[in-house]
Amino acid sequence: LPSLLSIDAKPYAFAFPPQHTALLVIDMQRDFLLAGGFGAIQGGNLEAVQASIAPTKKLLEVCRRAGLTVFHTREGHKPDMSDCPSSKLVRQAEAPENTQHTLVIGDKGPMGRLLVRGEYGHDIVDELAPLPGEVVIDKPGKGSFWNTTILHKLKARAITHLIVAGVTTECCFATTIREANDRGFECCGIEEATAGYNAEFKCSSLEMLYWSQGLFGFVSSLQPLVDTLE
Ligand code: TIU
Repeated sequence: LPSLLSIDAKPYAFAFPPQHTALLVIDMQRDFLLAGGFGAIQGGNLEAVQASIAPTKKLLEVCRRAGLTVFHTREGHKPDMSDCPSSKLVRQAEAPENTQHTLVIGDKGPMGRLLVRGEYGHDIVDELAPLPGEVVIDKPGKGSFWNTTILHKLKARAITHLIVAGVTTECCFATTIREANDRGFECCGIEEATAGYNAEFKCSSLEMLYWSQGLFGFVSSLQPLVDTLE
């Protein structure tokens, strides 16, 4: 590959050095994507998020073939919940008026304890399973940089640019791009490879990322990237 590539993006072309670019796939876990998981219990639209699985698979395949560094994240907690921010637990538990919240983080659902490491529901869906050598970051927050080793692991691999996919657009995807932007990484989200729990959230979240000449970064469609890397 050439030392610098460029793809059509909003608000303008995204230029990236493939040797220093990682694909970062956020939280494509059963708990956020499948029936009976944490997302469904929150009231999320599963059809919307499931639509991001196939494009993310394509994106992974293309990036792997091109030799890009691949990172995955998983949101979740230690079985004793000692790493769960108190706000996250309290807010869930104290929402009696919201009847959707019948279960909270750490409770036992059909795929195991919700968002707890080691449980079936916490892991990444089969279609997008990490390969040996790919980095998996377990994170207790929405953003991928808080209380994780991701910054060190990206720097150790001389990564400066991130191509970002995953769920949900409004939550962990956007929070991670905002965190990465503050740390100097140039980020480009891939529109088809992210999804939110409702269409308006996805749309506004993406618009906010690239508003004002790239406030937090870039957004591109999948095809220009596929064309460039293949
Ligand atoms: N609630 C919600 O939309 N998402 C999360 O809690 N986590 C992620 O976005 N991964």
